[in-house]
Amino acid sequence: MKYDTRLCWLPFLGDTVKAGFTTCREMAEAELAIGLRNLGYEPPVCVLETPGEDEGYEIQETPGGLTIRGGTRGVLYGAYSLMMRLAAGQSPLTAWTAPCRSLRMLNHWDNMSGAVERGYAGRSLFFDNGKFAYDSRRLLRYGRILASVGINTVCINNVNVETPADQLITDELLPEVRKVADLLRPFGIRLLIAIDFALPMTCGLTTADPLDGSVRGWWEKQVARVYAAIPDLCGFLVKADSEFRPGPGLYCRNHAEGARPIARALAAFGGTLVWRCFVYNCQQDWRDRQTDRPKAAYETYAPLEGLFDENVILQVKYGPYDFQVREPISPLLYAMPATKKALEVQLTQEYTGHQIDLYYMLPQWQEILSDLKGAEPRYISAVSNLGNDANWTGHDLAQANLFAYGLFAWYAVVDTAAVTRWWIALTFGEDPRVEDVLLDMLLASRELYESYTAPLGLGWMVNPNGHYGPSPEGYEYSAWGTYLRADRQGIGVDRSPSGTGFVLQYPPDKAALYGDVKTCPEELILFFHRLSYTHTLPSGKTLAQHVYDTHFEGARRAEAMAERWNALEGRVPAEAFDNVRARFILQARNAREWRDVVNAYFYRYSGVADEKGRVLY
Ligand code: GCW
Repeated sequence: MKYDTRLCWLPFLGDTVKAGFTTCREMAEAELAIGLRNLGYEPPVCVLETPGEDEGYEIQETPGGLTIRGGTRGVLYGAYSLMMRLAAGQSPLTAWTAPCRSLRMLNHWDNMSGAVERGYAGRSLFFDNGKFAYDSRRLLRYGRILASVGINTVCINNVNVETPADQLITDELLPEVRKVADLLRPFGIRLLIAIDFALPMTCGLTTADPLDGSVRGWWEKQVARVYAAIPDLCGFLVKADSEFRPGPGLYCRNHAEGARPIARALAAFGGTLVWRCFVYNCQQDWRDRQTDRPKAAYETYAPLEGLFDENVILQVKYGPYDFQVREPISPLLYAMPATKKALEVQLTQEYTGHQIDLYYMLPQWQEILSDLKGAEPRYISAVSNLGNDANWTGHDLAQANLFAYGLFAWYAVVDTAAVTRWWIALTFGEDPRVEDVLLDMLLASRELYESYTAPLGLGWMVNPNGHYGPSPEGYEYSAWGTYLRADRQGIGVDRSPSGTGFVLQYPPDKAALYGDVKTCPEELILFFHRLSYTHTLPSGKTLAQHVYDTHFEGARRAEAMAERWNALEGRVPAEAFDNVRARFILQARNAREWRDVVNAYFYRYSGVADEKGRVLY
């Protein structure tokens, strides 16, 4: 396999990572030896481990040099932080910092076949053709990249554990998982393994009923075997009763009952069970207007407050639908204060442009967190955007999402512009022109993508299956529960108390805000309300005119962005220039297509003429 270090934010570390270490401290010293030399930094840097500490660190001036003082993993985080600060021309000194969240997870959706579900950066970094297949030098660089931004837990296999070959805890594959755990351990990274709820049945039991004694005993045996191989395993990740995956519902058990035998077996080894909450009826009859998909997760889990074991973490997608460009926060995140929760975000750009269109997520995450004030989840997880493409993320600029995720996971609240500038400086050097242009582009990218795709929180206007490009009714006539319900009178689902009542799942202030069309934030108005095309929005425009104007403006801006990038030729490395230019051209084309399809859709349903005479068909 041929690859290069193209545009990772750690160019001063080069291609090679020293192997054969077991501790983060050894790794820290080896990385400092390479990095400080390449950065031309000569004063001595001393690494001191603080007993009893794990992840925190500080960097202080000591006579003649610097000292990194930190916990077992903290020394490594400190080493990267020091080098990244020096590389960007900042002072290396830092007061003691420890992460706000103890689990900062990355979930790969990689199948043993080597295909990555919703992957846009090539094939799996871990598997191919039904086997473990990786370049260990590349995996060491992967560990370095993750550790440099503090990601400490990874799940290397897909939550859709579908075929017998995808079951990583079998006798055949467990030794292979162990090798990966060994490779990543000196980076402070622990593994999670995605397991199939019905695995007992694949392995010869006649049931997977969580209340059945034989099932309980079976999980105990398996967990003991797994921990004998990987004693510091973080635990298991489960997608159950979701999109055709088996779960406790098969036995009329609730999710707390479903999680219990696995959680108890893990608890004996200090393990954690991360249980996903992406549960809804994906076979919904279109005539059924009582069932409203966004209500599903709250309805399933909120009644189970207090019933999950201590070592269970519920992993909740940020929105009640599914990683759309604009959704309100999932009401489940405000609920169940006594239950541990992880916020799930999606770095891989499934609904947000497939790493063809630019889409930088940090502003959106900050928005989520500020909305959740007082109910911030203690843990965090992100679906990976990585693959075996030479540049890791397909779109060179999509690396910024992984970088920002690590810092956001560590600090919770960050200075968006400062983090983004840091990534730009590390990746592209300190050309102020490049910095200005990239900062603008990245920070504006979400609103830009939103402006030419589904409007006002409506979502789901994508081509089915692939989820790239426009198809306003692509999901209308299928059973996934994502109806727009457009007709000549209006569009959208009424989720107010007089509609499906979804808003009532929120705390009262939010319910009142969203439930009233007069106070509902404009960008979410079609998520919560059904409106006529002539409804006047807070901006003073009619709904139809708003759609036309935003779509023309979005397509124009996508074009302008491509031109602005062209002006950077010669200022950024040629390969990066070409990579991004090719994508910006495709993005501009995509934006034009979205503009024309969405505008025609609204025009034909509404009959409202575009004031500016542009929408003709
Ligand atoms: O959005 C959906 C995706 C599926 C994915 C699922 C999930 C892993 O289309 O590909 O499956 O979400 O999050 O489980």
